[in-house]
Amino acid sequence: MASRLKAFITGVDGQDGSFLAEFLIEKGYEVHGLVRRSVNPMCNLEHIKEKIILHYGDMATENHLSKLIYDLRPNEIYNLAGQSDVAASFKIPEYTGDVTGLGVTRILEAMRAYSPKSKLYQASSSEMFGDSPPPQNELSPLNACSPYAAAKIYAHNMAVCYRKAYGLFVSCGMLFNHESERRGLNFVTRKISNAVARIHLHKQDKLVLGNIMSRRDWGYSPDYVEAMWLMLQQKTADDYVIGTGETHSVREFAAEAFSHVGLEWAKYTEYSSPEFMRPGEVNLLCADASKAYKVLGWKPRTTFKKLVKIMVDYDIKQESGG
Ligand code: F7E
Repeated sequence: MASRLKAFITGVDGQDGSFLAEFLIEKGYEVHGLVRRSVNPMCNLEHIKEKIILHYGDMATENHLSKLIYDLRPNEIYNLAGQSDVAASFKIPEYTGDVTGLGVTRILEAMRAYSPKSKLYQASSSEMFGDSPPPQNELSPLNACSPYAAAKIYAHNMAVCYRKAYGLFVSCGMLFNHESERRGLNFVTRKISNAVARIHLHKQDKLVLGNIMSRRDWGYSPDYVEAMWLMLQQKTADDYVIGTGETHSVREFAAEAFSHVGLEWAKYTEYSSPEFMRPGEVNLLCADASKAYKVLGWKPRTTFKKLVKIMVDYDIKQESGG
């Protein structure tokens, strides 16, 4: 009998990590995940905790990561861990560089030494494009506007470098914003969906935001984890932009979310709050994912309207104690 494919996911307890773990379990993989001791890993993984093998560790410590990769020799590694909050990266730039940037170097070195046949998915990000003109594709310049973007560009370049220099199978997914009911409340979409639910239920009076004019290409996380997997099923490693090709402002997201519960966004929303404005901002992101559509046969399945509905409905249920 053929042995099961083994996957190792860093950041398995996050939004993408938990959806990817579910997806791979469904496909019959033996799934291992890296989680930090300091977080409660069970929140997003509660429903699959019997089906996944968790390892405690940190992207900032090389020895432990190397030993894990040496012991597991996974068929596929998905590097989803990191400090992913762009606003926070201005406050903790060094830490962001260490885990979001150098983290992948630790994995690449371990792969090169102990597991050169492993395939690696590196979570690159649309934030790397910064102020590059839209629509952004794989050839668009990488122009960092935040310490997070700078760390992601370093990680992306290291991934490409190890692919070229050592022939490792390393694919980078340049994913545009992707959201879900498992998104942290520090990201604007979930902050809005949660506030809308609470205002609807009379548990909160208003929503306070920063820059509502910035535009993002928002998709649904479960659609995007499939693209990650598809990248590792190709004959050769490569880089792919993943997004919907549609762009909406933060204001449009808020308007759609409030209108879903029959409320007028402007009555309940304050904006341009200095607390949520960033020292550097990315104004307009819109994906040209035609390469992924053609080569991977991937397409987003969830529309903007549906995404907002999923998130608001979930938060209403949660906030109602359901
Ligand atoms: O901000 C604006 C904010 O924090 C979106 C991460 O997953 O996607 C994400 O990064 C926009 C920005 O996501 C608030 O200024 C206004 O223009 O939800 P966000 P992000 O910065 O785009 C990329 C692809 C990643 O890779 C990242 O890891 O919304 N905004 N008012 C606000 N943002 C927040 N968080 N909170 C506000 O109150």
